[in-house]
Amino acid sequence: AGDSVFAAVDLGATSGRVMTGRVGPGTLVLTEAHRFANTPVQLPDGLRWDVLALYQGMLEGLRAAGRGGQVASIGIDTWAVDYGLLDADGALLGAPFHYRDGRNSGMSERLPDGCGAAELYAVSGLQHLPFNTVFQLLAHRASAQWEAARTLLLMPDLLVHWLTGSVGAEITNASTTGLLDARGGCWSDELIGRLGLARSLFPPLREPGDPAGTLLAHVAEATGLPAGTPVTTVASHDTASAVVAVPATESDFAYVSCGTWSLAGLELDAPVLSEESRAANFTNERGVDGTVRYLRNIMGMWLLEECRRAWDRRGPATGLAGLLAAAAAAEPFAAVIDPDDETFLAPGDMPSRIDAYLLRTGQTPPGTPGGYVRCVLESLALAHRRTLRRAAELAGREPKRIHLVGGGSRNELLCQWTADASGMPVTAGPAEATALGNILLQARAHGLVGDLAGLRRLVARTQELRHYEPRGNRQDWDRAENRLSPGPVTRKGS
Ligand code: LFR
Repeated sequence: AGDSVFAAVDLGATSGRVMTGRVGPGTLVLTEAHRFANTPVQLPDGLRWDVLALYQGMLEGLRAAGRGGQVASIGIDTWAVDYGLLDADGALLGAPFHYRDGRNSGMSERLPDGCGAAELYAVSGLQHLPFNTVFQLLAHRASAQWEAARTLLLMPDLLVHWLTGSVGAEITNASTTGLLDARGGCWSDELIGRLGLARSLFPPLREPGDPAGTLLAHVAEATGLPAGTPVTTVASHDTASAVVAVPATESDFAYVSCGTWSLAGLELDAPVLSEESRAANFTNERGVDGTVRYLRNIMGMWLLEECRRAWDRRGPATGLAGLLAAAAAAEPFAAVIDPDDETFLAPGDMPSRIDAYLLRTGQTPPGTPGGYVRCVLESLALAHRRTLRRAAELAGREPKRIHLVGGGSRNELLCQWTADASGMPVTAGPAEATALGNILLQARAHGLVGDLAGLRRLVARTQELRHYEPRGNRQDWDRAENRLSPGPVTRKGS
């Protein structure tokens, strides 16, 4: 009683959810109000998000949240980089493209003079991913819609706009466009100009904690919430929200936000924009309170989810628990892949693509589901170790612990193998870090919680966490790593 209730809308690549969080002194209780599928749609001209279904799911979720108590505020986060274009009347021009759509491939090789990869990195500090907003825009520019476009809204900003009518660009997510100046924290007029994009497409920036308006009358009616209910700007990039809720109690930690993607890295005070950092493809995405999320995208649980979709198409549905038990019993280190191989990016038959990778690299395809799952999880554990080591070298840091947050933290094999491979203790959880981060920033805007360290202590005190100590023989992992990249493994301090 007396605690405030906040609603977090958290949309992931495969499902969306609305969670409520009850926050009070020493209390942080998360409840799921509604969960719905996020099913992309292949149209003749590309792979699109079903944004109307997402909007509808969000409204239903808010209605369910309202039944649980008075909602003090609403915050929205989603995956990054994707956007909708609005015309001069504010109407959405077509369903937003999915970042896994193939139309972007090759765009990065067609950059105008003065905007090569090195120039882009020097300004934005963004890792090269074929689907960065900037490359999507260069592809989109060839369409008839483009002529009519007046405003670009990233996914969470679009949904905020539909709830409140307000227009803005939340800064943590804006940092994934490739058009934000990493040092100055402002849109890079320079880059936008050199790429020949209209500066007026990009709305004013908002910081997490800023008010984003109140519900429009028809939204209030559809959700049953009072018309004055405020929407609060949160760290609208889901990964930024997840990093807020890392339950770290010491400062020298590394994190892996593990869901569809594994985002592995460090929290820094300033960007690392060196040529070495660019060559290693580390990103400097913006965190809250001026922090930098210095990390790399690793293909993540997508590999496993996409294997399961392929198996389910062929036969009876495969339960995750059974697959994990089979993986635990399968032969160790029988096959390793580089999860970041670009052939794994698009939707499609994942087991066949893993086979092709293994044959190409002189290895033997697993042949059983348990074997594939073992291959994927061991390969992800290795990628976690490789990425975190490199981040530490490039940033001159020595993390002592890995915090693994997000849905992947429920996967005990992945947590244990990440500890074993890296030789570092792993703290796993919370699984709903993104929704917690969303709620905590709303609570902070309402004066309920303190600085980032204080938010994290509250998460550590209230959420269920599991600890994994490194076990087994690290040389097994070194040998597996060497199969990926022939030549000696360089390990700091050995
Ligand atoms: C994770 C994530 C990553 C981003 C990818 C695509 O959900 O937001 O941070 O690189 O999705 O948007």
